[in-house]
Amino acid sequence: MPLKAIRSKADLAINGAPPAFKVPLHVGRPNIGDRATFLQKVNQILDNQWLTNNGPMVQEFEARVAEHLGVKHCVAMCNGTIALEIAICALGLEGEVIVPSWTFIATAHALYWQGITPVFADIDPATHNLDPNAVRRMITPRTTGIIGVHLWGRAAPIDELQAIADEHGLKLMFDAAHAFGSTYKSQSIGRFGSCEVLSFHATKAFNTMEGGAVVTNDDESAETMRLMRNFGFKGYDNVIHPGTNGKMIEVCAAMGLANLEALDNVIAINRRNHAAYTKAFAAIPGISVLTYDPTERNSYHYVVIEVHESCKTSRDQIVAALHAENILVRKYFWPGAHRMQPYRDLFPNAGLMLEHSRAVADRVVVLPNGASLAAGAIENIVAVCRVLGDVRL
Ligand code: T4K
Repeated sequence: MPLKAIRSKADLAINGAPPAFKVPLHVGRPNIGDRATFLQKVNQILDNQWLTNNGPMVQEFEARVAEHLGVKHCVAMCNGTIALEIAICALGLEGEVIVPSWTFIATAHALYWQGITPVFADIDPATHNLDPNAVRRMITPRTTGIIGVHLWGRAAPIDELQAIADEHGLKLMFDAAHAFGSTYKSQSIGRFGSCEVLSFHATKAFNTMEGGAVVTNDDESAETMRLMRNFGFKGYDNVIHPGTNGKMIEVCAAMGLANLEALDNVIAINRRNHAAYTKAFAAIPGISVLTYDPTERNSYHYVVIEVHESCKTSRDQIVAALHAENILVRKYFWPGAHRMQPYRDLFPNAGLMLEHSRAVADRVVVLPNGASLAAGAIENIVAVCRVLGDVRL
């Protein structure tokens, strides 16, 4: 519960008042399902004495995820970044691959780590997803693929990107780290492009502590990725493919199985919070909440506000004021991958083609959400923005 009400600027911690919360409120607090279910599974793992290497819990997890998404194969991995790298390798991407700059840095790093040049294309400022026209502009003779990102759980423009890929003979895959359970034209994310990559990191709507997966309907690439995540082993003493160690461990799969049961409840809470934020911010000029298409499924995990130039206070002042209240909002994914290393030095002029990515990066704030969101958090966050924006009630 907050320790105070915020009615005027004098009530703000940046002006010397005590903070609203004693304990910091985080963006990305894990959603933890039923503890007893999880612990019972952990005991089962210990009894089995099978801790990793494609154990029964991972196999069950893969089957449940594949069923949940209506996709043929789920290849579980130790995290989303390794899953991206393995998918990139399995698809044979090389040279240049087009990605948004407006994403978590892992999307670009996964390519760079494989010796591939990430080429940043601009986004549609209304959706924060890749703009197909911008993608077209970045294609060169070295381009071999496109990685679309379903940012904030909203599907990228899949049909348009697929048409570009088909036209230019490019591979298309998706970074679906934010999009577990989301839909595109009412179909579950997971079946689009050559494959899609999920993250089950602790901070995601659905988590396995650490974890990720590649999901695909393609039998051959699924088989290759299964080999690649386990050093290329096919049976004992028989390595038939280059590989790495990308395996998910049994305890993570147990967490996933327990959390899958709780997911509907988490999404319902997220959706309610998102609606409450949207309603409250509607009364504050210059700040808007990014909304999601109500006809599509989304976990509503990310509550993204945009502080426009018309707002009486700046984005950074809002962030500083909320941090002073112990509400640790984030500027995800400021300043954009192209302004992070090594890309900033490698492509110092990349920003010239990224007008919307730069503008969005300068106005976004991601707010806390999730099953453990503290009571009074939404009211306090909105109150801070209201008094900073000089809004009279
Ligand atoms: N592609 C995209 C589009 C992604 O967003 C991500 C990951 C990936 C690929 C790669 O997937 P993974 O390899 O991660 O599976 C976090 C997460 O580490 C990262 O998974 C996520 N995206 C990204 C959006 O957010 P940071 O640097 O913000 O993490 P950190 O440590 O600051 O944690 C965020 C907040 O969450 C903290 O303030 C505290 C809270 N927290 C965190 C953890 C780990 C907890 O309360 N409990 C916890 O256990 O990157």
